[in-house]
Amino acid sequence: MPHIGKLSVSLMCADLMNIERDVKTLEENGVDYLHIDVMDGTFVPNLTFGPDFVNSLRKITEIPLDIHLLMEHPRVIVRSMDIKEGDIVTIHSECKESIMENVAFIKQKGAKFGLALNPDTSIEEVKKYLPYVDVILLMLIVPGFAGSMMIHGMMEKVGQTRHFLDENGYDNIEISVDGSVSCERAKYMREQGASIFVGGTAGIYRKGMKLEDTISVFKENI
Ligand code: S6P
Ligand code: MG
Repeated sequence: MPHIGKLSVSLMCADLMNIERDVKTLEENGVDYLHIDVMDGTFVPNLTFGPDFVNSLRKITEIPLDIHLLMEHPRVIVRSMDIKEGDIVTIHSECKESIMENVAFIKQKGAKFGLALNPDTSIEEVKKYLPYVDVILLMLIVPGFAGSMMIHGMMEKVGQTRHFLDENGYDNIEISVDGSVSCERAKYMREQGASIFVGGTAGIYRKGMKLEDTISVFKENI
């Protein structure tokens, strides 16, 4: 099943003191999703956005949200977010809670369920959850920060994951790639079967370049 290439821009990389202005620019330039990293300081050694931010964002934009919960215990936090149909809500396969309990809530809200895999986790390890998954998010970096280096072998993992999904009858599941996604890498991973691309400092918030320009170049590559 061919999936359309989509750009999800990571707000962690935005100008935080002018976030509304940035969101408007992203909207005007046809960005498909806003990628919101929600961290707990334990699963990853960092803190970013929380439910109040997500719920406020709702009031200023119609762009669907791509919520990435980098948390050991996402259950309570996900329930305090204003989740809408068309959003993607992703939890980590390595979290310390029942995946199925979180799936039920996310699906009940009409959102797509995403399952994230850290660089060391393989698609084979999460096979039992695939009937409920809409998106597999592959972390290409050690999660926690923007501007990190890609882990060796991660772009090949995209093709291997796509192959595994298709061979097992899950061609409906989309692959999202997150971390150090430049235009060139996005083009390659698009050919390998990824269809959702998280744009941060490598692809969208590039030094000396306008958002309008980086977005249009990026979109040409996916
Ligand atoms: C990292 C987080 C990501 C970053 C993104 C930034 O833990 O999940 O979504 O925001 O990786 O992109 P870049 O191009 O700076 O790595
Ligand atoms: Mg992320």
